[in-house]
Amino acid sequence: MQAPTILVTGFEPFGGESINPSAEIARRLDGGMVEGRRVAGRVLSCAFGRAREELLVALADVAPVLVVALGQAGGRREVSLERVAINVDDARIADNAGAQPIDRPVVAGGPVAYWSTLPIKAIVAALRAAGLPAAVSQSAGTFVCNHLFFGLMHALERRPAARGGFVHVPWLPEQAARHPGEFALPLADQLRAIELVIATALKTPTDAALAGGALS
Ligand code: PCA
Repeated sequence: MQAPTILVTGFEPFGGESINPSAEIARRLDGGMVEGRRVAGRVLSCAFGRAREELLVALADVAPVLVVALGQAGGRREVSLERVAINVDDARIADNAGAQPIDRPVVAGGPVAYWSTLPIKAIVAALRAAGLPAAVSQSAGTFVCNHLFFGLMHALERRPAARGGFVHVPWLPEQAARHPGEFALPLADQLRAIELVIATALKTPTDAALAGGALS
């Protein structure tokens, strides 16, 4: 059997939720094919440090050419293509292991930031053309998602053949029901969006310089 070549990660539920759309997506894509490539899906702990360690194990296992890391961003109104990972942990709430780092580097002595190496503008255009809400996001926050994103891009520095980045996804409808007035995107649309993220990344070696991809 051909080895998996695309890694999709999601996170376990956190912050009082019983599900996390990113985990549902990673589970459903695991073992499937997108654009003739096999996908490996992994669900990571929502914990500083541990999530990065689990990612490094998955990178070594899968040896992917493309990594799409996913996380939930409840309240966002679109699938968010994160532009940049920053070298800081600054948690508003405790993670699932009870840790709440404040103003700490992800990698001591590391660079201030890393850019996503996904073609984020081309992906936003492809998602919107497919009728899915999408935007470039200028910040993945300073919680476990940004931590994992920074750890991913740091690791990919030593794997120059692999590209990767981070995508935040909105609430699922059953979650939004407990957050009245907030936006939700059904799981089928979230899955379609992430398959399109993968397909567009594989087809787009260099990002398109499109104006208007960002909402902020
Ligand atoms: N979202 C959180 C961490 C895990 C997740 O799915 C975040 O945006 O940092």
